[in-house]
Amino acid sequence: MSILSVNGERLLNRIRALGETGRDSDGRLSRIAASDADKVGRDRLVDWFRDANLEIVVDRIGNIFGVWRDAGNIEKAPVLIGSHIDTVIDAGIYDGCYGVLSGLEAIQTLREAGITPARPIAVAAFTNEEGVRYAPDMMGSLVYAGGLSVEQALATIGTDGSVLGEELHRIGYAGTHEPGFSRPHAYVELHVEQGPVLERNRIPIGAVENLQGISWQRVTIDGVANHAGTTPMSMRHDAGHAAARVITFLRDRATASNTPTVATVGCIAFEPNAINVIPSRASFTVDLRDPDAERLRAEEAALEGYLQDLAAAEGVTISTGRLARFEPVTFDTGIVQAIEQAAAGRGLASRRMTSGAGHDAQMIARIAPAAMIFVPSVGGISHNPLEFTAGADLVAGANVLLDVIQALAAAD
Ligand code: HGY
Ligand code: MN
Ligand code: MN
Repeated sequence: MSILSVNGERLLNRIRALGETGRDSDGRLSRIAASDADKVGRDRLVDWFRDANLEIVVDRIGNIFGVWRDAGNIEKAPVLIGSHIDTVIDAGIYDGCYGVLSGLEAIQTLREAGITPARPIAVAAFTNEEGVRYAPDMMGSLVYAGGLSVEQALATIGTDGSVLGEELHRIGYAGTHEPGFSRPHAYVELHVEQGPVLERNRIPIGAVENLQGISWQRVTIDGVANHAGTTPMSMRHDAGHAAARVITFLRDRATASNTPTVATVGCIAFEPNAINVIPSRASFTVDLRDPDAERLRAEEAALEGYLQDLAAAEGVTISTGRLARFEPVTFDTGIVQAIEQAAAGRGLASRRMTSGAGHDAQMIARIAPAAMIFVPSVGGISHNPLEFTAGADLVAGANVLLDVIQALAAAD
């Protein structure tokens, strides 16, 4: 098989152009799912899919597909390349977008080389991978894989009180195809690592063999509002202080564990949120992750026990609500090996890895053999405008994707 190479300049230009799309008035990249900014990014992507003469399909949860198929292979299950183009708040330009645009680039490169694959090849941009506005994250791919009903997903209420289905309709991406309309032959996702491992070890390619479990919940602590000046410390039922104890408990426990367990409190709000009022309520999110299913369950149980003791000690009431819960996922060994072979075929070192971040691949792995390719993140930084991957690494990753896709699309 000839060693083709992607058009690196076209790929890097599109990554930069999409990275400029949908920025807010402060210049921050916040293409939050189903927002006006998301629409601007989606429209840009669909224009590129159209320029590449792909068949464009949008399903009911707003997943966008660019499909390359012809009379000779239309009956076969497609090889699917995917990721997402929605972002977190004040994001970098590579998370998700790199994988979708590399999928488009791989298809265009194969087409321009006159290759007619034995199978259709499609590229997907899944809705609401980040889960910042609507929980859970990886929602579009979860629905596509049958893990959440499309009706339930469309009825999801956002952190801003909006309804996902209404927002998708408003931005013109409430598609008609049933999610899961086409079961992929295989799925590959190319993504920046978003961690320090590849850069630290000077390795350009990660062959991702598994992905850690994710537990998201919202904790609400109800205490008693009182005067900040007149209330003795012994008489307080301070929801804010109780929340601070939970945050410290989570961090100390994860840090002391000497395991890969990670714990994050990313959102917090006090009521009535006034400088001279002891908070009556604290509401915050807890993100727990661990590659080991048993350890993740143990962390959830430890938090539950701590909350019970804390409620008694502080004279507050504490309730929790589940936002997302995904078991660890192991990817397809055959595709992981194909990634290693493709890297070696290009003289690129690779190493097996676990993904710390959630990805659409973990959902599509429920319905098809799936795996991921990582490229280095400078400083291991992501979910931050300083997120950066060198152009040469981005192109190398896209070429490995191209080789893997070509092999999968040729396979019977
Ligand atoms: O939360 C995650 O790991 C992903 O960025 N949605
Ligand atoms: Mn991502
Ligand atoms: Mn992300």
